[in-house]
Amino acid sequence: MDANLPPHPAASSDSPPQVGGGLPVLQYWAEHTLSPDGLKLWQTLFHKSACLSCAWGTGGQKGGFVNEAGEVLQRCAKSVEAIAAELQPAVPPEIFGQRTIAELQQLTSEQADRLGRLSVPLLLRAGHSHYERITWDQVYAIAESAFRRPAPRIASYSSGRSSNEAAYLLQLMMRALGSNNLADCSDLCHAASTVGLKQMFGSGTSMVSLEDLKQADCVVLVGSNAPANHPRLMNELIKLRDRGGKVIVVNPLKEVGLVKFASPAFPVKSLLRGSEIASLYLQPIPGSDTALFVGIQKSLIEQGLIHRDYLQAHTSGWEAVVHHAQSSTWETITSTCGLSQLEISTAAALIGTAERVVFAWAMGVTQHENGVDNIFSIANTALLTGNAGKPGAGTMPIRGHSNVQGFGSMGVTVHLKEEIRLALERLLDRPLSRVPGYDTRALIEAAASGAIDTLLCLGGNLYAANPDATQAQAALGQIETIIYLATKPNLGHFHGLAQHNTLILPVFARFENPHQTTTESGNNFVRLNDSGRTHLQRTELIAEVEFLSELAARLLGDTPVNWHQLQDPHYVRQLIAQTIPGFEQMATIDQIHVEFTIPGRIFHRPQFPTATGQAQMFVTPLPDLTLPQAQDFGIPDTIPSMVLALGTGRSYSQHNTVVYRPGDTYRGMPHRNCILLNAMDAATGGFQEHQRVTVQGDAGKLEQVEIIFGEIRQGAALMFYPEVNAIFQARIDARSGTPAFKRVPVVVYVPVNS
Ligand SMILES: Nc1nc2c(c(=O)[nH]1)N[C@H]1C(S)=C(S)[C@@H](COP(=O)(O)OP(=O)(O)OC[C@H]3O[C@@H](n4cnc5c(=O)[nH]c(N)nc54)[C@H](O)[C@@H]3O)O[C@H]1N2
Ligand SMILES: Nc1nc2c(c(=O)[nH]1)N[C@H]1C(S)=C(S)[C@@H](COP(=O)(O)OP(=O)(O)OC[C@H]3O[C@@H](n4cnc5c(=O)[nH]c(N)nc54)[C@H](O)[C@@H]3O)O[C@H]1N2
Ligand code: SF4
Ligand SMILES: [Mo]
Repeated sequence: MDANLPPHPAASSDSPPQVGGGLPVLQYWAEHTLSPDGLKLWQTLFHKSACLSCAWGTGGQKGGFVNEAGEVLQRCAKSVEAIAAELQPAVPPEIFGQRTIAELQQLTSEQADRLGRLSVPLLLRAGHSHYERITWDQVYAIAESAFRRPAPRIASYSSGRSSNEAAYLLQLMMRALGSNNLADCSDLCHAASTVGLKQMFGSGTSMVSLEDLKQADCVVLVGSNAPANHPRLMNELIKLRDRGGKVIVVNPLKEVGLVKFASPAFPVKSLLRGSEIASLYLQPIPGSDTALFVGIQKSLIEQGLIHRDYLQAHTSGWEAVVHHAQSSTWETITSTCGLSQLEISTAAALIGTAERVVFAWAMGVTQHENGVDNIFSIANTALLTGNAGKPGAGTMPIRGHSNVQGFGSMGVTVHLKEEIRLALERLLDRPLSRVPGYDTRALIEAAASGAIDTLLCLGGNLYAANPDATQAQAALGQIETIIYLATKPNLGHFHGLAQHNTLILPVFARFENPHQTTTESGNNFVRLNDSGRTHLQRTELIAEVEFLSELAARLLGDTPVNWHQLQDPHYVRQLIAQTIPGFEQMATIDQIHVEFTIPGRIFHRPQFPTATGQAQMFVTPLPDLTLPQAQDFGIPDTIPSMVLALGTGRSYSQHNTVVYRPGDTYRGMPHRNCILLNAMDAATGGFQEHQRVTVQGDAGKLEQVEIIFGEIRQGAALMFYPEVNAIFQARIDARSGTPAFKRVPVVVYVPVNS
């Protein structure tokens, strides 16, 4: 059985393992699958639907264990973790009946999730201390009047776990009501990739299929902790190394699973001793990836490894990019990224001499103030070496939520494609509003200024996913009505309260939906999810599609769109096929059961869907990475302190804002209130390992944080979200709206009186 992710033996900070994955993973599988709920878990694993967890896209019509290349035994332990959470019993009625909101606010993320599955509609009225159970009629009455507001004052936020059909209906309803306020979790995630790639290649998603990855002879993996967050990708890297290929990892932190990974998929050759992953591990200064890639470009030019014929024929703007690399001095490049010329040139030689290179990345590069430049610099490197538009090569953003890419395709975005806009206008028989919509950060700002009356959240946790939790809470508190559709309670339901009415509506998880639905993987593959049944008894779960179409029908009547008919996702798919280019096969997918790769996204020839057919290259200025001084945080220089660039992200056992288990064995972090930093920084600042310190950002501080030493670049540190979101206001990438979660200036010190 393949289960790539670790279980969580009591994490010890003293001896983090030397290998990622490994035997503990099997233990984890056994723990869950042999438990009293094991049978249900197995049934769900075999259910023909896409895995709930990440966008690697395992599962679907060929069975729950099959990947996009048709290979079996492809489920990882993260999948088990996600399913087990949805298979919990219903939240006992006394929880909401007896616990006040103040008590519920004391829960940690893990405790909130462990309450169980939401199973009845709930309402918290202003001034009341408890969530109360209400009927669906009451729900619709409140929702309907809440949405009868001026279009600019209504908004939605979504997370990428729901189906394509729900996503499509959400945006269709919002746009039919005249609003473009379709904030989405991707605004906090891969927006920089979408914006950057679209400008360069005319297409904002991966140009690489799983099959291409299998043909690559070099993978450059930038800012990704795949062993935890996309475990199945690790098997591709193991296979690539086995066939003699190279893996270049770019990450300020040495993630143990990227050095060596023991995969249960290969019991003989990998599981016991582990497989080497990185051929070259580069640890740049956080936020400096653009400088590193400009350095790689400079070295490629110096080594005579750029493909001038390709550039001339298939790109525009390349001369300026070459000139920029040539005129950036080695001194500036190396001092900005903190890597030596030798390290950079070694990477360039590996890339430049490989035949087929895939450039893959995740949050380590998108969540920066210059996120779009980071994408440009990576894609420029791909283009300079002719690695875009041929089999086995290209650019590959590694997407997050299991259907986050589908949400974008369905039009849940503030950057609606012109062709989709025109098709929707034909469908709705009216022009769409041209008022730009709020993305996630803009939505919080708008709410804070009192500009939003009504917010519908299709999944997710808007409160805890945003930086500056105090601001997020206050902003949501300005909204009159918030409607949360969710499967399980989360911190947002207890802290992200509206001014008047907060509703929590229980929905079916993907594998329980009474109708077939579809999802799209990060590799542009559309999956058909079979209908299913819930294990919950006597509950009032609703299908998201049913709720949205009923609400839309009440608000908009039944012309020109017959919303009532759209309660069956089959009819939603007809509209998708009609209005979303590339999704024509949606019309029949539920009849012929043929899943498909969206046409026009995977590029095997260097012809791109831009106006000229060429890829557009952009010059990428090197970032200025100066950090503030301790005094700028109000810490006098009489107190020992250190200012660090803090990266915030996921532990090994959480899914975004939902924590499954507290520690992170693989980084030696025994609990969540830890800061991982470099021993040299501690020595310079006069700190010791395990010392308890205060970590302060520009919006607050966390106290009693335990120092843990790790192999992280000097000057950098790591802490876990969502807890750490309490202490900083992230800077925002102006072009994509993405918060700089990966470079947060903080000061570490011990308060005088402690
Ligand atoms: N199990 C599990 N799976 C998940 C998720 C989950 O929470 N749990 N979340 C899903 C979602 S929505 C997403 S977006 C993805 C997230 O997947 P990832 O992007 O892999 O997750 P992060 O924890 O944000 O960490 C990214 C990595 O970036 C590195 N990094 C930090 N700063 C920099 C930098 O300046 N440069 C470079 N090159 N690297 C840097 C960090 O050290 C870390 O290893 O995973 C998806 N899959
Ligand atoms: N500091 C810091 N902050 C970050 C990040 C970071 O790296 N650092 N990463 C950012 C990123 S990449 C992302 S994507 C966001 C994540 O932000 P969100 O997507 O907003 O948050 P999640 O924690 O994934 O949402 C989990 C909730 O979704 C609900 N849910 C699960 N399945 C379903 C379903 O099928 N339907 C419905 N309706 N609800 C469901 C459950 O109630 C669950 O509690 O966080 C961002 N915030
Ligand atoms: S790699 Fe992602 S999609 Fe595949 S089984 Fe694991 S969590 Fe699910
Ligand atoms: Mo994400």
